[in-house]
Amino acid sequence: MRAWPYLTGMAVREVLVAPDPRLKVKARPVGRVDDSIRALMDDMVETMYAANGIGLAAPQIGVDKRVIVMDLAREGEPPTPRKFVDPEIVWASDEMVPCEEGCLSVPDQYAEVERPKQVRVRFRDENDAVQEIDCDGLLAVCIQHEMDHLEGVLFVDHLSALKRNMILRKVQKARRQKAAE
Ligand code: GNR
Ligand code: NI
Repeated sequence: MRAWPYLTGMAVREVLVAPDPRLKVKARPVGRVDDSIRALMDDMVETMYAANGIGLAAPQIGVDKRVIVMDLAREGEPPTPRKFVDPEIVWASDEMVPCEEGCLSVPDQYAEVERPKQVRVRFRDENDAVQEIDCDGLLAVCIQHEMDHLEGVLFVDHLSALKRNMILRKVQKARRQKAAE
């Protein structure tokens, strides 16, 4: 869980919850990957693990940059954090698949979203090297969900207005109840 914070000074940040306006902004490109971006990605990995998420986008911690982290390793498997800077979808399959999605910024709410089954993503890694990966299955779902965050889009934005508003009202109600405790 908490992998190497004593070596690196990583920190858990607060995860923003809808309807925070910072979740609705198109994030800015990073450009060159430097030590400050590497430190940001370390904090994001730490925050993702602390929140038991499989992915996290920088806007979710209030940082307006095109940075994503993910770890799809199951419990009991060794951690395999992945880091993506300025990701772009360079190809998407015509075939779409539904998947039940959740989001740390829409806590405890789940709904089925349809997305392309496969995508090819170009990005830069923590050493500023250009990489491409072919994604399928949960990796494809998660990377598209995270890249939506960089556009200010939440999974509920893919639902009907009726379903979206029902979920967002539940999130607000749960927040108010928690604040009143
Ligand atoms: O932890 C998460 N689980 C998840 C499940 C199905 C589809 C997408 C996700 S991503 C989510 C973490 C998160 O909110 N990332 O932005
Ligand atoms: Ni999310």
